[in-house]
Amino acid sequence: MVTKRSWAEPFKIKMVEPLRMTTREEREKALVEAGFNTFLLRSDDVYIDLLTDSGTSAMSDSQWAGMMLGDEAYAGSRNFFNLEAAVQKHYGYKHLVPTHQGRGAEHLLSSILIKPGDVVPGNMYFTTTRAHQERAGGAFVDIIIDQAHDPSALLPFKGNVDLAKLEAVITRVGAKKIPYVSIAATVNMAGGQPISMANLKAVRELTQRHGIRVFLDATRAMENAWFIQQREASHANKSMAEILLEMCSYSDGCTMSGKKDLLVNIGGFLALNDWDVFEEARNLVVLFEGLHTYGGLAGRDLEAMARGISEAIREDHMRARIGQVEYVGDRLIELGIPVVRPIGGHAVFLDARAFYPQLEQLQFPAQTLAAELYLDSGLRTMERGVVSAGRDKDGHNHLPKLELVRLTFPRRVYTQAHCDVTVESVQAVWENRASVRGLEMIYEPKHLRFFQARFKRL
Ligand code: PM9
Repeated sequence: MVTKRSWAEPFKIKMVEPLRMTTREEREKALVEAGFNTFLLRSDDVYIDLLTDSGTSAMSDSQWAGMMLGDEAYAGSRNFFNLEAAVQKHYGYKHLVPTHQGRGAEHLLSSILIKPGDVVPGNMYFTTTRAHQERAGGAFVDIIIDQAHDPSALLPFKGNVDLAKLEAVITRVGAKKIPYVSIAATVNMAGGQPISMANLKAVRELTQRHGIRVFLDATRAMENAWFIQQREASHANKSMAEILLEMCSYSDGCTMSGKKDLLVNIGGFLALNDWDVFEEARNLVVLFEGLHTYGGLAGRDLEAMARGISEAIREDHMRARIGQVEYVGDRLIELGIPVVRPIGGHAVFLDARAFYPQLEQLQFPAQTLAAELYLDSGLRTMERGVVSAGRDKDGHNHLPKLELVRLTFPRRVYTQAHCDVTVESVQAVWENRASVRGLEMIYEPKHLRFFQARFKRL
């Protein structure tokens, strides 16, 4: 008797890219050359690449066909208007400024709204987002609930804002010093954890009373919409499309890296309702990105993103996308391997502190674990701990509670067999954890150090 019906991917594979398996000796050499930083490996030396879901997804036949319809006029490309219509329909914002990727939008927004001495509260920092806020003279203040910093706290919405923390910041610095509240949905650094609709609405109500704007980081907002549908009873019967629109309605605009949810290899945008801010952004974009109807992208990229929006909002797509991440996470939990729970939307996060209790945080447990995974199987992952957190303005290391390694799943790229190989590699590294020593940082760049820092074995 069939007791269970499984889901499967709502697509079949029509084009493939060969992978190369290396020997352990080759990987040891490549890792030393890369200074034990997985960002510095050549992708030819990687077998399964779970570094990021950013720009790494497989586009559909419709998106590739759209690329051939790129209108490469310098100004007023028809693909811009297709993207504008898709953003208005699915995100609900009035105005669109395309950018080359998410940080281009963050740069515009931070430059326009933040003044030196300002404070930007947000539900956990994100690397590029905070860097742009600080570069504009602002200070980021974390207002996420405490449980988000605990890998094992089992809550459905670990991305929620602690409203009391937000209120306390407003009381302490005054509304005039808060240009906007920055809300991520889902929260990347917390493990891809969603924010609930009720919480988002409450943030809107509280900030509106003080005349403070809310900007969403909508990079993975569609994944957040899926979690709201699955976990928030009030929205169980709503479509993802309805949920996304409602989420955006509680904000004044969003920054977007289209390289995640929107299934493209490059692209992003700033979308917003306020005409004055839009005018400034439309003016500033020509300095940094390109004309306001292309923002650093080719017409074909705009078209691929417009088509990606309508594919990504499909529920069969999202069930398979998040289902794959859950599959890996659940298998690791069954094996007793410490991961951030619940399993997030875009990635499984390994708890490196629990892997290597013998290491101090400044011996870089997560950087070490990412290196060990690569050595074991050619699996590439990303550190999300003390290296990513960087330093504060006085030069002290931020010491985040979460010391994680992210296994990030590109959309529509890997099969269940790749997932099984991944799980087996994590298991092998877990079994060999006791003898592992840490790393020493031997080169530290000034900005976003995790991208280019170099290490050697202790
Ligand atoms: N996220 C990621 O791998 C790309 C490299 S790590 C900095 O997760 C959020 C929530 C992101 C994000 C990028 C950006 C910046 C903004 N917000 O990479 O500039 O996850 O398109 O987007 C990465 P861009």
